[in-house]
Amino acid sequence: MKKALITGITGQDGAYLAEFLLRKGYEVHGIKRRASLFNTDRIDHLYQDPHETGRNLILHYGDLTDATNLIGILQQVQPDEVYNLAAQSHVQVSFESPEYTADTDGLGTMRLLEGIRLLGLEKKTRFYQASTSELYGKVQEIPQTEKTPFYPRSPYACAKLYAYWITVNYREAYGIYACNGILFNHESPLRGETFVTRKITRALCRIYLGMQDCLYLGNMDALRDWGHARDYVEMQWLMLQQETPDDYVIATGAQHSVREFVQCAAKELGIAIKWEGKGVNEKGINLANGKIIVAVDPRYFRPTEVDTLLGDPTKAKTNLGWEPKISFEELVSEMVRTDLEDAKKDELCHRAGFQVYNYNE
Ligand code: NDP
Ligand code: GDR
Repeated sequence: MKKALITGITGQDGAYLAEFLLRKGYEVHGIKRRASLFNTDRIDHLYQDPHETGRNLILHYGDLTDATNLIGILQQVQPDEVYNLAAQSHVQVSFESPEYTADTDGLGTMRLLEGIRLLGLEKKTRFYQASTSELYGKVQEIPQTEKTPFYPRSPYACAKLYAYWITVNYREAYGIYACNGILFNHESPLRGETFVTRKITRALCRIYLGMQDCLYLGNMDALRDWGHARDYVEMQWLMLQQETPDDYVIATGAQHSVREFVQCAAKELGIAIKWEGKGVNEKGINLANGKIIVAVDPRYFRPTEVDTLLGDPTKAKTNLGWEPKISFEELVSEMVRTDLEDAKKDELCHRAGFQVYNYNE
């Protein structure tokens, strides 16, 4: 039985990947952070009682900023594959916490690779690094391929740039089977609530049910190549199953604006929106009742923005036989349907007097 170690197992991708690897028959180990509340919502359906024998999902407390802890876990698990998904992954937050972001996303990657080396696991352990389309930042070429030069535009992207190159360096210096997946934005019903797609689907469902008045957004002209996380974790695994390690762009090859995402989600709910004004004065008006349901709040603007991202996944398609299966419309539809169910439950609890609405983000 192969053993995989997933950092960031409590995150969006970690949850999908853990499920995928368990289905493939792996023994899956995950690193979760100690928090004052339970933080395993996304993987609770996979939970196995530690008192039972024969478990194949085992969680360890740990943190990418703590090298001794990481080395201890690597030594105990002796993994065949490490998927480094843990990160402070929010671009806007990285402007507020640049040092923590660099420590976790940049140095954290080095700590894991150095752990593999120090423990003599170079020939046994394969390593996947969650690299990102944010590396392209101020894009030098459209669409972006594995050869497009990087131009990071945030502390997050700068930290991930270090992680990208340290992964390449440990591959070349020590012969570790290490790969970068340069993944473009991927979303799902498990997406964190502060990323724009989930913020939109969650808010529009609450507006639809009369639980919220308005959705406030930043730059609605930003263009992204949005795929589904379930499709993309398969790719993370495929990259570690090849004869030789390499780096791959994972994307759909199609692009939409934030405004188009809003439009598509609203359509799923049967809400028709009329757009008025420009820039910070732009408003989305609900045609059915004339209310402003989308408005711009400049506090969501970033000090430096990534205006446009569009990936070219030809190498992954050719070498790995990979194709994304879930379309943009299907992605938006699934997110809306799931958030609508959640909002209905909240609305029922509120009506029955069990809870007050929480509009935060
Ligand atoms: P999430 O933000 O959903 O998950 C991040 C995970 O990292 C969580 O489990 C989080 O724990 C954990 N984590 C954060 N800081 C630390 C730390 N210091 N030590 C240990 N664990 C930590 O991200 P996604 O699942 O969306 O993304 C997975 C990876 O892929 C990230 O590295 C991200 O940067 C990268 N990526 C994501 C893309 C996307 O579109 N989703 C695109 C390209 C790259 P907790 O649950 O406790 O917060
Ligand atoms: P991104 O994702 O920065 O691309 O990083 P996010 O969803 O945060 O932003 C996408 C675009 O939408 C614009 N935007 C807003 N963003 C947020 N979060 N909130 C808003 O209110 C809002 N209004 C407009 C942003 O300015 C941006 O242009 C994600 C993360 O998952 C990274 O970890 C990953 O590396 C990249 O995708 C690829």
